[in-house]
Amino acid sequence: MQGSRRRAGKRSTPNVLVLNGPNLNLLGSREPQIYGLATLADIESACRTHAKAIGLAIDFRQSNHEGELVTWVQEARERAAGILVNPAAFGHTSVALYDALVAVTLPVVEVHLSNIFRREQFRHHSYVSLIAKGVICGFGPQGYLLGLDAMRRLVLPDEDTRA
Ligand code: CA2
Repeated sequence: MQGSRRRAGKRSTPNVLVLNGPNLNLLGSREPQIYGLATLADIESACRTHAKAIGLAIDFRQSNHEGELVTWVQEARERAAGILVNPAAFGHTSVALYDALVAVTLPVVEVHLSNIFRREQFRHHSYVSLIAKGVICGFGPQGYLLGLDAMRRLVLPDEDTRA
């Protein structure tokens, strides 16, 4: 009885690092025709609400500095069960971010607000996509919520996913 209760006992809530790259702090203020009107604070709030509803906790961060993003990825090994990342322009350029994501050996889901394949050629390649379990692009802020749903299946594969 005691053993079976322990086996069926509540698991701790997995923490997901939600990482945002350069210039995403400008969302909502410029280029609304590409990125929409939502601010990064709006996206964080929507992520928090959705994550809680599906049984995840999030650590939501943004940096304009490649090295800071690399450090946060390295630290995620101790703190997170997975990484949801909008690498922004660093997705197209950063071998350092790619190397950090390879080294951390956590599931990675990549998200972009815009459909990068309908844009300039230089946006069609992402180093992060080489390591990501999957990529979501073109759905605006909803992409982050879809990414959290995907991450839930990756970090809680045995759970009922109807939530
Ligand atoms: O579509 C995305 O989410 C991107 O990751 C956004 C990046 C861009 O470099 C990627 O190719 C696709 C840009 C970040 C946001 O940049 C802004 C610039 C001015 C005003 C608002 C946002």
